[in-house]
Amino acid sequence: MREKHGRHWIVIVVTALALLAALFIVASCQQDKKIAPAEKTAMTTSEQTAKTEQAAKDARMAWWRDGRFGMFIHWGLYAVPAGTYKGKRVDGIGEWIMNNGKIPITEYEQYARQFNPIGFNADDWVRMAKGAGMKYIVITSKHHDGFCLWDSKVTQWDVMDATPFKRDILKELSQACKQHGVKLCFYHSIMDWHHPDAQAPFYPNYNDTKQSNPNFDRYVDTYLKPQIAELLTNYGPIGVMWFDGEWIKDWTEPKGKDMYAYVRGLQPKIVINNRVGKGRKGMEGLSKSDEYAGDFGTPEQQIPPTGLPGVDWETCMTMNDTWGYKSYDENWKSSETLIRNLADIASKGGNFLLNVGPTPEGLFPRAIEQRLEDMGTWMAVNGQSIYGTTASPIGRPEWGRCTAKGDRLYLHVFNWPADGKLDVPLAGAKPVKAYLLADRKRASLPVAAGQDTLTISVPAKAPDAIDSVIVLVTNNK
Ligand code: FHN
Repeated sequence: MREKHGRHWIVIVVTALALLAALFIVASCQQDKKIAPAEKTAMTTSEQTAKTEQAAKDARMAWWRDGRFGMFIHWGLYAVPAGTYKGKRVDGIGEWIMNNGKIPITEYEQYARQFNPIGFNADDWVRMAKGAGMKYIVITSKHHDGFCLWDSKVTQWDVMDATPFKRDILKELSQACKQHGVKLCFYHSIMDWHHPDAQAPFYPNYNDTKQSNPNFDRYVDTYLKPQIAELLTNYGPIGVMWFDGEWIKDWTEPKGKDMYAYVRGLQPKIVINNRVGKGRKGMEGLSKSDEYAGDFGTPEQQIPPTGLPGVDWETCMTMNDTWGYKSYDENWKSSETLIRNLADIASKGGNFLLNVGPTPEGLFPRAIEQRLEDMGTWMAVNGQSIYGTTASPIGRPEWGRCTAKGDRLYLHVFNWPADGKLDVPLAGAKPVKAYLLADRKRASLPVAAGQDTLTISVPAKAPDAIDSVIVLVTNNK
């Protein structure tokens, strides 16, 4: 009887516990029902926002990504001394002569009186850029010396007020660019060695990165920003605002973010480089993270070793060893190097911004003209292997580089195979056709598919000694 009683209690306790557990599960399911949809909606909304933002950025940057090739122009008063001060050659890049030569401001100002580039013809410059296959021009509206190439209303330190030339160089360029369908872009230095509220008082070391100017905010609010407003209001749609000189102590990431918003407020479609803020990793140029302001990274005088999926970047590079004109710098890169650099950069998904430093007369040195012509000749035949392409899906093959577009691979052959067989490391691809881009008839080249490679039979002689492009159409999109 006692046993029966005991079992009865056990049944009651177990049933009660089971009931409690069931209640708990139902309650937590209810709770889940209450939270889950809200969380899900929140996630979906933030995902959607990110997607929309990415789509808007993609649309804004489409022309820039397609263009792949632009001209950088460093031009200003430093072209007058052209690397020589008081009869002595000054070490370093030409546009830094004010800092490297420790030239006092009043003395440097004298160069403005000598700046009379009567040979300047905006149309010629734009034609040369376009002829080389370049889709955009980035010109120094203001470099570190603070001198302005346009008619600025907030200073006399510009081409209209301080020089005998008295022509708005940016206005003339904007008209020529519009006429020839080339995008005009401005390089603008945040650092300013001439402005008293910026780095002018740091003479003789204008580039002192430890010093601060207590009036720097006044420079930003009453000078830098109004000048940006002039540039983005009076010269039509501008492709890129390309900032530089952001390493000074007084410039901060919040200031960079504020400037980014300010510029986009003036021209919503504009593209802005990462030097607007403090994110760039030295000359490597890429941003430390997505947290920093700017639309694209800016490697300087170097090409990243590999492509960087999902990252927009542009290598800027000189043709010799200076950005601004130096009369005695003859250390020119060959056309071969420049053409292969362009292919190399495109094969890694980047843009190439190639510099020219015009003379004080407003002309491109002959060595520059020659290289632009050579690049133009190559681009006239092979442009489609650069424009609108994306990074190589097969890395860096030993014979050269590869770019991609839709169902096409562009094989940039730097080293033409002596045995007439070009091996392409492509596993499982079904070749539809292969032909030389230089061949107007597009005659098919025989392709044999192996396990991990496609082998293309090519003519004995390379169509181009620098970079012969073979188009390989596959069934892989
Ligand atoms: O100091 C400048 C230099 O003069 C030149 O303008 C280059 C071009 O990218 N950027 C700077 C240094 O990063």
